Amino acid sequence: TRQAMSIYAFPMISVLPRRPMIVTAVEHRGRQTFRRTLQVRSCIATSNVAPLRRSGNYPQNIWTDERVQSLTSTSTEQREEKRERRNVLKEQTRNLILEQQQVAEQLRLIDHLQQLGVAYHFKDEISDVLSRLHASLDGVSSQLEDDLHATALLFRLLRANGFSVSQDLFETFRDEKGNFEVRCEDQIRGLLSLYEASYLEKEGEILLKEAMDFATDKLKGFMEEGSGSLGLREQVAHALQLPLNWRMERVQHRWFIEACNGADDAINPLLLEFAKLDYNLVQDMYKSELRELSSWWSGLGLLEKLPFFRDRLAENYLWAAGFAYEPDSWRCRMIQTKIICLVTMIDDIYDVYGTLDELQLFTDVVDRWDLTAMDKLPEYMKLCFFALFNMVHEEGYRVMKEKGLDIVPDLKRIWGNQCKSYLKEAKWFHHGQIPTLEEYLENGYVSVTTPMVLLHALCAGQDLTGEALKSFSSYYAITRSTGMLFRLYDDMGTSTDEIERGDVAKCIQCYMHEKGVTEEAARKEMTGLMRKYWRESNGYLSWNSPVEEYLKNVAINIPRTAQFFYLYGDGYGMVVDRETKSQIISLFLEPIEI
Ligand code: 0FV
Ligand code: MN
Ligand code: MN
Ligand code: MN
Ligand code: MN
Repeated sequence: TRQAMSIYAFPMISVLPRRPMIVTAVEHRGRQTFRRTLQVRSCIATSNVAPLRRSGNYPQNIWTDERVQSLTSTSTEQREEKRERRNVLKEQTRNLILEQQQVAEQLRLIDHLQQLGVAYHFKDEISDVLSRLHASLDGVSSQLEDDLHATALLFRLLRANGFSVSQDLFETFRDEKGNFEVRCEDQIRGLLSLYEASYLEKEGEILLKEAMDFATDKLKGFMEEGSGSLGLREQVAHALQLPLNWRMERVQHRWFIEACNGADDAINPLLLEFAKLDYNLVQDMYKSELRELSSWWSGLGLLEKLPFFRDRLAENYLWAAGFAYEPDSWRCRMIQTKIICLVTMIDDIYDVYGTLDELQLFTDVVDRWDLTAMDKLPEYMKLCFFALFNMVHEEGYRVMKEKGLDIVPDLKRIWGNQCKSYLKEAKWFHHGQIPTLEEYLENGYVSVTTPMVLLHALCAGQDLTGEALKSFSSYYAITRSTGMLFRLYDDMGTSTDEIERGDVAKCIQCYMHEKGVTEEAARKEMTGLMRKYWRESNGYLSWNSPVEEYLKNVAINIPRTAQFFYLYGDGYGMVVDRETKSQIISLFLEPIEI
């Protein structure tokens, strides 16, 4: 039964209102009647008149295939030369890791390698060092005594790299009353480290919460005082803007390399040269992946037939690189970019372009995964389903060829669920219903594509096994909590435009409706909820196998990447020519000067 009276029953109009229409919806719940005023920009098709289609009013793509294909890479000879030099530096760096016996120095080195973006070369070495430290944690931490910087590094590196470690490690930095005391000579670095460590907090870790408040306060005080070197001030400002744990990895790598350029003390010059060379070599690899994907996308020719959807190849590749930056993860980036291209188109069909009847049909066809049912679909949906069908089967073929595993049943189930979650939102919208925040979010972490992204990541992983595929559902918890973050970041960045053009009530509106509060209050509440889901996600950061490590890293990179895209509004759909563009240039186009 419909809870709300249809608000779409107003007569057909020949042009869409430029401004949203104000209509009153009457809703009956039990014996109570609710009236609310809504803004609508949608109307439904009647009988045999062509349906009125809405438009997303999204800006055009700025990364045409022509432009992408014209990107130049390093010449083959030069690349060989650079590779050789890199390999020399790589061996020297490996020796640094192996030779370093001093715990504080080992930790600093690992932190530098990770932030410079070269840690992936030394996975085993780093994991050996951390395992050893973890095995004798008590001894190690008492050896560090009142070195706050090193202790906080120890905590952060262990936790971020999948080892279990308790917040009690920081007990020695509190007085009898439980207040933090800083005794080390390098105060600001210690505080900075404590600050970054505290953002790896799990639910219920009060000590870390207090550490966060304490360090934040002190660091803000330091900035206000105006003391310290330029380099240090820059680092503190960067940290206060966003903690490391929330940042998109590759963006941070470049920032860190550039920041090290200025600072003369902080880093071994050998490491810096290595990192720059490696960054540029990896960038060449990204460039050729991007070119290949752009050929795939333009070759599909979907955009010529369906010009009303967001066309975002380069941005989609940026999402993919956010999920997995390591060169080894190229297969993951390739498939992620493809699914994001298609799912964005499908999302625009559900949110903006399609009629409810069409959406029902499309959902059924995807759910049945039946190419012969395609003739039931309207013309514009046929190519879209066909492209999806082919992409899934191509990936399925590859995995069967390489691993003897059939992933198609899992992939089609996940696409069916994706479309069902879209349909649910479309129904809420077209029926003028506003779900509770809880109802909305339980559907929302799916509709924002988290389970789909993670299943495809798993299938593209090097360590995929039949076991791993079967155990995908055991990643439910981390999928849900990182997915909630993805949904919340997305809604915080996109809902203003979405509501303006007519879309399902997003988390903010659901909460406003449920609690009768202002948008400002709802946004504040959502920010708090995000903190909760970060704590929850941090709680799942432990792993026992390479495939778990890989998948969980992709999972935690989802909210980091979403954070990047939605920090200043809708950096994916609407504002593509600012931060998004400038990072596409830094990550994929412009080498670092050496
Ligand atoms: C953003 O679009 C978005 F995240 C989409 C379409 C999914 C793409 C998938 C990845 C980037 C992994 P929009 O804000 O329109 O999404 P909703 O779900 O809010 O309609
Ligand atoms: Mn949408
Ligand atoms: Mn949507
Ligand atoms: Mn959105
Ligand atoms: Mn990582």
